[in-house]
Amino acid sequence: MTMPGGVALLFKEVAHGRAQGYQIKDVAKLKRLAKDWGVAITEGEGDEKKSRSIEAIAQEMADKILAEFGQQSGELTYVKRAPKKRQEIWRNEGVVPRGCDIEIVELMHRTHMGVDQEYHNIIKQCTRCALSDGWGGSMISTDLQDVLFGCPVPVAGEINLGVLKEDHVNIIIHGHEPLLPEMIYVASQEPELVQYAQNKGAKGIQLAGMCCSANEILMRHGIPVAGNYLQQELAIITGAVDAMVVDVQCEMQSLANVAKCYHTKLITTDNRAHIEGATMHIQFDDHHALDIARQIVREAIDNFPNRKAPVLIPSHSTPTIVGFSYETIQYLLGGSIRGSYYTLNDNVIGGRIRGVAGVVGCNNCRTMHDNAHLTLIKELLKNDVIVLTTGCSAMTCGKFGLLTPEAASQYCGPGLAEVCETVGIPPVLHMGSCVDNSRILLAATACVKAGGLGNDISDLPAAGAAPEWMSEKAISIGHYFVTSGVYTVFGVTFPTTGSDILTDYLFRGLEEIYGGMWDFVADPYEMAKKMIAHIDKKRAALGIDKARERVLFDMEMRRKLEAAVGEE
Ligand code: MSK
Repeated sequence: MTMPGGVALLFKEVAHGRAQGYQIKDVAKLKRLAKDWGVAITEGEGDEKKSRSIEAIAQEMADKILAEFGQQSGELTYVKRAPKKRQEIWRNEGVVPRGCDIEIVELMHRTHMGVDQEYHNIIKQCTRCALSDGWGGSMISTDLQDVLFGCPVPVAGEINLGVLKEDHVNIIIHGHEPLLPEMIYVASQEPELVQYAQNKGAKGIQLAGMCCSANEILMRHGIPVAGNYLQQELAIITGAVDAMVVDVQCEMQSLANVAKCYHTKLITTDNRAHIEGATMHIQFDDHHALDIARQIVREAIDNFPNRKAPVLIPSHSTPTIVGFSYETIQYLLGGSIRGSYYTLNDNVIGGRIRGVAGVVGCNNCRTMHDNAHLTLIKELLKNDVIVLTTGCSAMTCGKFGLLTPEAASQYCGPGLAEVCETVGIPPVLHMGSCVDNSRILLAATACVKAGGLGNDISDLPAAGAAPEWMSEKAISIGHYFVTSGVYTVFGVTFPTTGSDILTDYLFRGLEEIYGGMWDFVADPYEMAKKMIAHIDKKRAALGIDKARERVLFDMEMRRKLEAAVGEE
């Protein structure tokens, strides 16, 4: 599970003007969200009608959002964002989450010794819990981060250890919550701190990201990324990292020992995540976030003269284009006037694009670093399957040059290459951190609503994969995709294969209920084959499998489609 409460709490403090350095950056998105949360953006009637202040809207929204975490009955607000048919399936099954926290607490109780002893019933609660993550906590977190820090738009970046600079103070931001990193970014640009670094003999301050905090600041500011999960220790042994600042999730316990072999200060910043042997703990506090960020940057600068090992920075780094939020894809594909996923659907129906794959998730120490992501994604592109990616998988794609428009001609089948070249997008779209998988859910929903590809997410020629997963939250993410109707395949190992009965239920039984199901395949080529076979099965069911003929919609077909969407 992800931990979105921190973002919601910060949002409330910002709404009340109590959070140093933060502001609401995306007012348009705030107003769009207000509609979802039943918060009025105007007040008064007739001639007296006027806009409410941003603060008033945000304050009311913050209270409603925070209440949803503790809500004990009813339905989560964002469930209504799903296609109607999907909502019916969930209601019929009785799995619509009541609140964000209650589903986690109840699941923990049910798995206590001697409580729930019937596997269908346990999986039912797993489903409520996972849906409260994907369509609740994670989706709220992504939305509020966009409101506070800006909705991502395409931005150029650079990735791999080569982004570190020998003659600069290097600060690595590592973890998952962008709250403090946003302020460290601000502090690192302040002339006084840049001058302070120069006084210590450095040319400047180089900020670089690691893991999903990296994805967040890359997507919004183009801050370079030093690497994904399995590169965190490697960054320190370059001898060039003056401070590694960590918040929560995916921080290796070994970091403290590795840092001690060099001069690197390992700084923990979140009371939920201390590491034994870390150099220091500087607690994040959103009321003084900028001051705390300045203190951290000073700690790094003070450490610059203490480098003791020879600095060895690999020369590798690769340019990337990132920042394909749900809204950006809508704009790029449909333009500012029509603004929808019609174009994507047209190309899927016409066969230029065979289907859509979400390839996400971690690196895993048990496999060759990045290999399964890369092999799988190249196979999908070759077969005209467009790829949406997040997390460490997105960083893999960046390192190997798949996040640039030029990758289309190099790696894609002719249909997908043509579409990418026409629109000017990479064939692999970087949609953010692992919390941002909810953006993929919304993109899938938008495809359903755009028309022509069925009435539900389970009708789409689409599949999902986490070929190198390792984090337990990947299971939650996988399960909210499965129960949202997506065929989802994991690599490396699968936790239920010791039980044939349970595995059969997850791999086959769930399809009858939700239209999506789990699968496990270790070999990435085989994984690609199974995902493409599933996509083709869905194309056949939709009647668009006829040799993937290129059918272009004429005006009459378009009118029918739009009429159907209007009814929806
Ligand atoms: S950082 S959860 S290894 S994606 Fe999000 Fe990467 Fe997995 Fe951590």
